[in-house]
Amino acid sequence: MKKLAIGITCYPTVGGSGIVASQLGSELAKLGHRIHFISYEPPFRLDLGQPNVFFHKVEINEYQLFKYPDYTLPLAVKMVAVAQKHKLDLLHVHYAVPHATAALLATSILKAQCRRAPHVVTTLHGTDITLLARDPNLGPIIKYSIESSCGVTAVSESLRKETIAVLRTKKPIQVVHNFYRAAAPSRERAAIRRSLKLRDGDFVLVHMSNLRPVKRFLDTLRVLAELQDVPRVKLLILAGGGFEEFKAAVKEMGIADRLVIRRDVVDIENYVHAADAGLYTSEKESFGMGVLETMSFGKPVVATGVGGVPEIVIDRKTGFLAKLGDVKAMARHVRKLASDPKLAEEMGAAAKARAAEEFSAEKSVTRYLEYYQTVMSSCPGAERMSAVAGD
Ligand code: GMT
Repeated sequence: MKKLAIGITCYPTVGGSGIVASQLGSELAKLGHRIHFISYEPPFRLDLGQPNVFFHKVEINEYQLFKYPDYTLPLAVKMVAVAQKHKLDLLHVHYAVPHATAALLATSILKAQCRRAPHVVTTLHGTDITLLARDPNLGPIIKYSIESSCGVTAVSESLRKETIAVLRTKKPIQVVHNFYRAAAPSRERAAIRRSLKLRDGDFVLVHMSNLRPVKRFLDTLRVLAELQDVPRVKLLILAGGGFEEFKAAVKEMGIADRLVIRRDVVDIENYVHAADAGLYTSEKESFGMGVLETMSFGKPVVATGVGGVPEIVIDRKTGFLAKLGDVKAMARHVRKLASDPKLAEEMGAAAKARAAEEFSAEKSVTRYLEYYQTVMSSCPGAERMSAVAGD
């Protein structure tokens, strides 16, 4: 296959979509493709020191004339410049708004200049559809941006179906599940546990998220509170957001001494490795990167069976699924795992095997590359203009 020049735009802050975009870029770069990240700052977990990976910063000036600074227009202008200079074959954008909208604007500008325009592939990660598409001020532009992209992917079958239902669109949407390549921990499990002040007999639950309301993090705390009679069950929180708002609830539940909190952790392998299981209580989750990451380290996961989560966790095999808000059931599942080390180990091994077989970098990257090929050979919107000048 020809080596491609690909522009990637994502939200660079802590969050699954940025992690997926960064991982995908790194894997493609390893295969010899040239990857140009275009955003207002480098993505959170992206290693910019690796070969074939470049970063192009979108500068935003604030003018008094505008009450709200705009990002979409400077992003589109930067996409035009990068596409032209680096002869991009594709712009793979994560999230329809504003990224696909900016990419479509960029391709229109290039075509108007009779220049080669990259094919636009948009990956849907969730919030676009589950929240923003229902807003009448955004819904139409999201629908337009999706339908005008050369190709559209969704990170789960659940999100694909929801997109079709919410937008009433006939646009074909390809499911490419997220993937995770677990890095090897650089420290021994016992050493990590000691540094986190965890004891040998503790049963440690890990929860990784940005603690947004959609994560229903209070439910996670409530599960711990339900297990007051098993004080050795601890909760390790790798937070991508502030913890302040939960402090009062923690005090009221009397669980403060059972929590270990770390913020904005990059080397998650050095923490998840020290846990015994995962706990995720989200009300919406188009995929659930935290769930997959936890399973990749051989830990069973107790989670609400919402959105794409049942596509990852096999109930009673790689963990336990519960109904949204059923804190008592989740506490029962944790109690079972904590009291039966053999079961926890078997489920953890099954979780790791499933993560490696179904959600590997190799599998997902191959699917993306095949999809790029399909899009590039079938999408008429971006063929080289006949009067191309100077590219
Ligand atoms: O869940 C978040 O708060 C972050 C959000 C994001 O934009 O990164 O995550 C979404 O994309 C992830 C990667 O595809 C998925 O694993 C998450 O399930 C999805 N979040 C929601 O659907 C709420």
